Amino acid sequence: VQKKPVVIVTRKLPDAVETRMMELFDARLNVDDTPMSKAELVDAVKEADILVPTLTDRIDAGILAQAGPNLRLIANFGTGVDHIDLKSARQRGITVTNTPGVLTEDTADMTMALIMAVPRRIVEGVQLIDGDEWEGWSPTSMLGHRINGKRLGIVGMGRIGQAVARRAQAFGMSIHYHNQHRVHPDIEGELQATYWESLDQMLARMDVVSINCPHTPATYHLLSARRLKLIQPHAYVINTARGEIVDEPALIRMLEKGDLAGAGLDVFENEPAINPKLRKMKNVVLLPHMGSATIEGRLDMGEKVIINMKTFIDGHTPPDRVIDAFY
Ligand code: 8YV
Repeated sequence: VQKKPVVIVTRKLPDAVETRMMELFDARLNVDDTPMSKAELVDAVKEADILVPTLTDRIDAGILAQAGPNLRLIANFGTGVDHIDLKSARQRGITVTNTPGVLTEDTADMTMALIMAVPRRIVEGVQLIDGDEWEGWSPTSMLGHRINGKRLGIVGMGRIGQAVARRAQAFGMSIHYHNQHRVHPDIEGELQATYWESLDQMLARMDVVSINCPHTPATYHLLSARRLKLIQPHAYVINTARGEIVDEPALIRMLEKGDLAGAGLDVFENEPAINPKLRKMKNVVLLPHMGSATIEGRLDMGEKVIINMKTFIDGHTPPDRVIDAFY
């Protein structure tokens, strides 16, 4: 009998996913879900044939330098791979896969929820009731801003950006986007989306800006202090992608000065640390990186990880191989 490949999983995954992994592989699970320390990660890359990390594992060049000869595949549980040094992996002949597609709709839903929640002050309203502070309806209290008819600027028109656009279109927003390249004319037509080659010019004209691109060396602080200043003071910034894409201290300064109307953030620069200034702001809605957090989504992600591993072991190119030239 052929030896089953050693698969080290760094975090607790849904039971059904773990059961399937145990059937197929010599899976070493993390049942109590304590994130791995650096030393544990080093042990894992030394021992594993396949590593299944998540975004909480920093797989940098230093860790990969200590990988054992058996490590051939990193099958990430998640779509973003900015926590993995792709170049180092490539140089060592380690294939990297991710889980695109299955969390598109969930992440777009959460983006839309924030696009609604911040201008319409939904969380503030809940807090008013929870704090027993509501004194009754008045014509001028709890006024937010209308969504219908407003301009949404999507930064990154990939799968998630397009799914956000479809939702926002149904809410009556006009769709604008900036992307590395223009999307297919059919998609542009269907979404009635306006392409802006210049991100700077787009930012200056939007009512809501939504970040939906991956975090790569090229998008680190894409919304720099200079670019944030181009956004109009009545506009909102929504980020469900990665905290590192926005210069967070600069964003906070602008919110403090009233140079932006508000922000909806599901991701942060130093997760899980949250800048305490952000927590105090009424015009900011903060979520604990839960864009893809659905029961269905996690099962689908697990299934994708398994398919990637199985295809790879069977000697084929896994469907979700990450090509680092894209990053
Ligand atoms: C995942 C995410 O839950 O897939 C991503 O890029 O940010 C999250 O939705 C996470 O990556 C799991 O590792």
